[in-house]
Amino acid sequence: MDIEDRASSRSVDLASQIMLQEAERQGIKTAWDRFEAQQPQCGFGELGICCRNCTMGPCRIDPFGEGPNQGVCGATADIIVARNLLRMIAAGAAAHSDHGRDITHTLLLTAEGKSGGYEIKDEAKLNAIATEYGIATEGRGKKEIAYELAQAVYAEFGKQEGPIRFTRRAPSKRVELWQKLGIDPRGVDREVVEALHRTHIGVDNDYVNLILHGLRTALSDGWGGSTIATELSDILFGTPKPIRSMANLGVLSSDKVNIIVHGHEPTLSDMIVAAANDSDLISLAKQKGANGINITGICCTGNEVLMRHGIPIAGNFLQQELAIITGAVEAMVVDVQCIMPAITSLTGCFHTKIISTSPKAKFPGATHIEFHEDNALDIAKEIVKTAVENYPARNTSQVKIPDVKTECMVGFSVEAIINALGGSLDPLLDAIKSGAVKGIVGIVGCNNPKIQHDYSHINLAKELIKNDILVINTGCNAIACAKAGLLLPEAADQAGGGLKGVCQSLGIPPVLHMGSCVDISRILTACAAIANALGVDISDLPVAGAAPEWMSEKAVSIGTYVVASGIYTVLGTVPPILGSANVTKLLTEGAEDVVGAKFAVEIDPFKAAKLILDHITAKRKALGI
Ligand code: BF8
Repeated sequence: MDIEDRASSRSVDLASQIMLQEAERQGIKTAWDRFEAQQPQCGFGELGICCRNCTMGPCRIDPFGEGPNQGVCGATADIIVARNLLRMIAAGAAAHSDHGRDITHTLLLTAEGKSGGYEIKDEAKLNAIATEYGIATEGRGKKEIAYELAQAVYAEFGKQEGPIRFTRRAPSKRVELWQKLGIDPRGVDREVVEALHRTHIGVDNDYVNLILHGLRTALSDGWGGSTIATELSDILFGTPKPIRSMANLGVLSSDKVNIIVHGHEPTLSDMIVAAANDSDLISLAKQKGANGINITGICCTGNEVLMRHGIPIAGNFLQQELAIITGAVEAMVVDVQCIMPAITSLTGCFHTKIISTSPKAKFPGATHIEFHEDNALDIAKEIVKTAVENYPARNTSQVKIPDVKTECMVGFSVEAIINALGGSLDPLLDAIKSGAVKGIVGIVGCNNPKIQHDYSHINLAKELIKNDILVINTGCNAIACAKAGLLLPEAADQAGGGLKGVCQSLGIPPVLHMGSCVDISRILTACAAIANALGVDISDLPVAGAAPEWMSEKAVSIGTYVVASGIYTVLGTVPPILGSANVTKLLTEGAEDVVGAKFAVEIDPFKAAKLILDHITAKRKALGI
């Protein structure tokens, strides 16, 4: 294979292909090379049948039935697979929920007047969420309300008994089902701790019981930690509204200081955006020979500032190294989650400074400027200044920015969708009932070098809109669709006649960007609102979920809470469960009888679309529409 063919076999994205060729010419290894170097990957690991939860092991089960069928303690493939899966869910739930906790902390500091630069941007949402929590708003100041709300939300994390408030957005039938199954989640921290307890050697050895706790832990993420992160972020930073911007590596500037925010929590990225507007820092950039300061994003923190400020997005997960290889990035400012440790090794070849900011996430080789919410704006200015001062170190002969970028329209929060519909969900419900819109599918999740970069994301979205399915998306799928031009009202031309008409009359794209991965909570909220409006359960709706290129533990938690909420979900990469026929059967068949939804695994996006369309047709038929 020559250099061009190798690049195009790795990614369907032109900007990424250009940079992959550049990397290869310069002898720089990327995630794709490291993936190849890992081949063949461990078969026991792929099947989920290795256990190192105690030091009698590590143990592994022979998948062919010729060698050991139990670990030293007697754990079978069912126990090992279920325990490993539960630990993945717990890690994912912990990541999302800790993000939610940090946002809550920032709201609390802001209410106390102790945060350095934050304010309550959406008072209407503050009042709405406070009311949902039973907090009086009449005649009270916003800081007083925010203080009481932040305290109440803080308590959700460590709650020993009693429900998480946002779970009660779900239809009552769904809540009753969770209660009947014993999976109505208690506090987030309690579920995560219990997951680790149960998976310790010699505790929970029933794969069904383990998986049920997986559902409960994941629900504490989706309707708990993630919803908290979304709702409180909206209060602090503003609820997203439709806004236009640009996507892909071509958003990097050849003559400005390029700062990429990468990671997840908007507490950092929002403040970096504010700091970059500081006139002294802009003057300093000019003194250093630059034409200004250009902020762009990667991954979900990029989505946060994209949908709230229209900050251009440079790429999704697999483009983080490629961005640095452009030679045009003065600083990549990172916080938590999905940040490859590999990026710091690129600083030996390029002038880019990796600036780590979280005490929870340090990277050897990075410049650490610790970020604290109580002094946020000053620290953000210091970070931006560090980037600006690095501009003269840019080697212009080394700069190669692919001239590839696409316009996008983003920022479709539930509130923005209702607004676009004229103030109520009714026009959407009518379109669903008439069949103009056959159903709604949330496509979410990561990139994974096991799949040609962006191929499955884009093709699944295109195939669904062609068949009159409204696509809503978040995370790295949203970025892939932005780059492919699917987040534009004009993309309605690629949709089926019914969806095209709806999009054209409302002036919206056929694929709606709902935010970052914690914002999958917006999808839950939307499904709950639609189900409540129709007087049915979420599992009755013509909706589905898909994660065509997923890779992270957060995605495992997401898929699990989506299914536990009653939404059929198709995965495009294979989860490590196939070593247990029983666990596989439970998740891909039996779950339907338990929670009214199940997983399917389909690598081919066209076949995945077919599975989803069949599911939606069956749900429509059952509803009599
Ligand atoms: O939380 S989609 S690679 S960036 S895990 Fe990460 Fe996956 Fe991207 Fe956002 Ni989500």
